Parts: sequence; structure tokens; C-alpha cells
Amino acid sequence: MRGIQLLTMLLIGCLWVAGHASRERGGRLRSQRRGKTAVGGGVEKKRRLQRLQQGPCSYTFILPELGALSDPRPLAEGAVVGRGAQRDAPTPGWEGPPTELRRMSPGKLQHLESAMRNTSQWLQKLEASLQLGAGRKGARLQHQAVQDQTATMLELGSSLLSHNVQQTHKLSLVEAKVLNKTSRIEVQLLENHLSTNRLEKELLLQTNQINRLHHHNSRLEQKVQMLESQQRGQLEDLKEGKNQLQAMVKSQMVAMESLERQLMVARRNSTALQMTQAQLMASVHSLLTMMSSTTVHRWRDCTDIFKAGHSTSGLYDIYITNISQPVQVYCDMETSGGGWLVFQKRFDGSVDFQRTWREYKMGFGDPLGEQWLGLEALHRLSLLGQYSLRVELRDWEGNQVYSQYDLFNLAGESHRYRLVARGYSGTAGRQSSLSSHGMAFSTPDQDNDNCDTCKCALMLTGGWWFEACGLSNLNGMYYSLGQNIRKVNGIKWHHFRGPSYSLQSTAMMVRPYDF
Ligand SMILES: [Ca+2]
Repeated sequence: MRGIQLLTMLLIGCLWVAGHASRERGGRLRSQRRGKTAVGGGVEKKRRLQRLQQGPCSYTFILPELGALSDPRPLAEGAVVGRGAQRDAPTPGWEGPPTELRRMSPGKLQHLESAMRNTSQWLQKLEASLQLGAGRKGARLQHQAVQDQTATMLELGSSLLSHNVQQTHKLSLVEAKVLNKTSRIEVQLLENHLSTNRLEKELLLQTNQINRLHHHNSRLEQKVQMLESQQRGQLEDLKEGKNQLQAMVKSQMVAMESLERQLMVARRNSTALQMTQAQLMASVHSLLTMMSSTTVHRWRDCTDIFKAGHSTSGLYDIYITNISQPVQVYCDMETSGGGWLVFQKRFDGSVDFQRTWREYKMGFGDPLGEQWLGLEALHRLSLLGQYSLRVELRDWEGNQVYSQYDLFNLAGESHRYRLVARGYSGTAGRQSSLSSHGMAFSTPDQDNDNCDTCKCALMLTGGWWFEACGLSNLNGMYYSLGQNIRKVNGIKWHHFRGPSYSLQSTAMMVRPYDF
């Protein structure tokens, strides 16, 4: 019985301790009793509900019924228990349960012990739950504090970060500006360096040129000094010469004055002489008039006749050296200024040109028709001076051309009438069809050509200055129109119509070169 009493007291103490501890943690313990207590003497069963408020949580515990434990004097026992339950703190100096408890039966005690065990279990649970609640709240507070601190730190960090970003941005801008300025300065430095190099090169060139000019200038100064010294010498010589000339001029002036005086005297004498000269001239003129009235005209060539005033083409008599009888010739007074003596003429084939050496020497034909004047007369004519030769040609198509040679000369018979014709010009081809270095005359009976194995005069007919056999033969066979082509022995002039074309008309004439 004494053990049961102790357990009951312990239970009451534990209840007090638990309530006190809960008050100390800031919690609030509320105990309520539901139902009617035993005090009052009720017979209905009583149940106890214990409610605990811890922060936002509330806990409700069902306490064991004490009615079963009361004896027939429940009022006294209930008062004891109720007092114990309502007490807030154990009474110091408390000396165990009252005497009534000690008088309880063993069954009641067992029942009370089981109730105590339940109560102790409930208290343990209550304590555990209180601890759990306190731990959760602490963790929540800690978590809240950590969150607050974290938020604060995050806010500080974000502000610092934004500040750092702004500072970084400003620094970047400043860095970019600095880099930009640095690059500009570098470019300017490079340009300055280049310009400096150019200026140095130009300066070097200018320096070289100045040095060259100095050198050249010094040489020029030396030359000038030399020239000055030479000119000083020459000037002195000139002064000396000038003095001499002045002296000579003075002497000449004196001589001229004396001459003028002599001239005055001579003029007086010359007047008488002039009168005598006029009388003599009149006498000479009268004599010349008498001579001309008695003189017979003896023209040497057609130019003499032309200059005597005869400008009509036709037959005239000329006197050739060593030929006593006059020779009748045809003078062309129209072609190229006139004055031409025609010595060969062909235009209709009426005269046969197949002649001997002698005939070509003496001439044949009609001066008004076709004619060959003769080599001997022509030779003697050419001895009178320098003559020019002109060859007039016409083909069957009516083309009129000519070849002219400034220098014409015909050697004598001893030289086989060698012909020289130079200074070619004209329209019958760009080149001459006569040999310029001289060729001897050949006839069928006198072979003087350059063909060793042939006789050109026999092959080509007529007499001519053949070479071997040459580019021309104006004394060949006369072929009429239609028969004149492909004839090697016709009247040909190679550079006019080729080697086998026979021309329609020809004329060979001479006149003095200085006409
Ligand atoms: Ca021959």
C-alpha cells in the first residue's frame, strides 16, 4: 500500500513538473475537466480530459477514471485527488499519501497501479511530443532565420553584383576608349614615322643634289675664271687691233679724198669719150644690118629653128657638121615645149625597117612619113653639145606614153654607134627599156650584140641597140591591130606593154639639154 501511495504522488508531481516545464517554454497548458467531479457526491462515472496548447498545435489527453478507485467515501478521496491535481507545485515538506490511501484493498491498489502506469506512459508521450514540438519550432525558427539571412545575403549579393556589373560596364567603356585612343595614337605614330622617313629620303636627295650643284658650280666658276682670263687677253688684242684699224681708216680717208679729186678730173674727160663711143656703136649697128640682110639661115637643129620663131611642126632644112648639103628633117614644135628633131618615126608600117648596116648608117624613109634619119647624121648632131632624147609611144588601145633621157650621146661608126642614154624619166614604165651603160648598134648584117650564140637583129628583125637581146626594139616588124600580140619580133618597149606586144606608133627625137 505504501508503494501505491508513492506512485500516486509521483504521478501528481510529474503532472506538476510537466505543466511547469511547459509554462517555462512559453507554452500554455490548459487543463480542463469535463464532467462532474466527485466532489459534489455524484454517482455517475467521471472522465478527465487533459488539453495541451503548444504554439499553433493543441494536444488532448484522456486521463483514467478515478471513480472506480474511490471507496464508499469517494468524496474524501476525490477531494484529495482533486486537490492534488489542482495544485500548481508540490508542497515542500510533503510526507507521502494520506492515511486513507494506506487503508485501500490490494485490488484497488492494483487498479491504481495500472492507472499510474497508464498515466506515466501518457506523461512520457506528452514529454516526447513536447520535445518534438519544441524541436520542430526551433528548426522552423532556425530555418526561418536561415532563410531571412539567406535572403538578406542574396539581396546584398545581388546589389553588390549589380554594382559590380555597372562598375565592370563603366570599366569596359573606359577600356574601350583607352584602346581606341591608343590605336589612334599608334596610327598617328606610324604615319609620323613614315612621313619622317620620306622627309629623310627627300632631304638626302636634296642634299645630294645640292652637293652635285656645288660641284658643278665650282667647275663653272673655274671655267668662268678661265674664260675671263682668256677674254681679257682677247680684249686687249682687240683693242690693239682697233687702234690699228682706226689708223688705217684715217689713212684710207686721206686716200679717198685724193681719189675723189682725181675722179672729178676724169669725169670731165669721159664725156668726150662717151660721144666718140656712141658714134662707133652706130657704125657697128649699120654694118650688122647690112650683114643680116645678106646671110642664108644655116640651122643646126630644130631648136635653132624654134628659137628663130618657127613654132609649126613640119619639114625644115638643117646643116649638119661636115655635110655640105642641107638635111631635111621633121621638127616637132609641139611636144613638151617643141624644138624636137625627129630621127625615127613609125605609125603605119608603110616603110620596111629590115635594112642593112649601111642603110641604117645613111638613113631611109620619108621625113613626112615613116623615117630613119641615119646613124651618121645623128652622131654628128650629138657632137654639137649635150642632147636629150625623148621616145613617144602609143599602143593600139590609144594609150600615149613617153620615155625621156636627159643625157643622149651617140658614138661614131668606129664605136659601132654606141648609144648612151641616162637620166631616165617618163610614163612608159618605171624603169628604162634602154640599157643605161651603153650598147652598140646591130643590124642583120652586122652583129654587135651581147648574145654570143645568136644574132638578135636576125631574130628580132630590124637594126637596134640590142643587148642580149634587150628590152626594146622600135625597129622591129610592124604588126597591125589584131596581129600585134605575142610577137617577139614586133615593135616592143618592155616596160610599157611587155615583151611580146607590138606597138601602134613610135617617134624618137632629140633636142639640146639646155633648151
Ligand atoms: Ca650576137
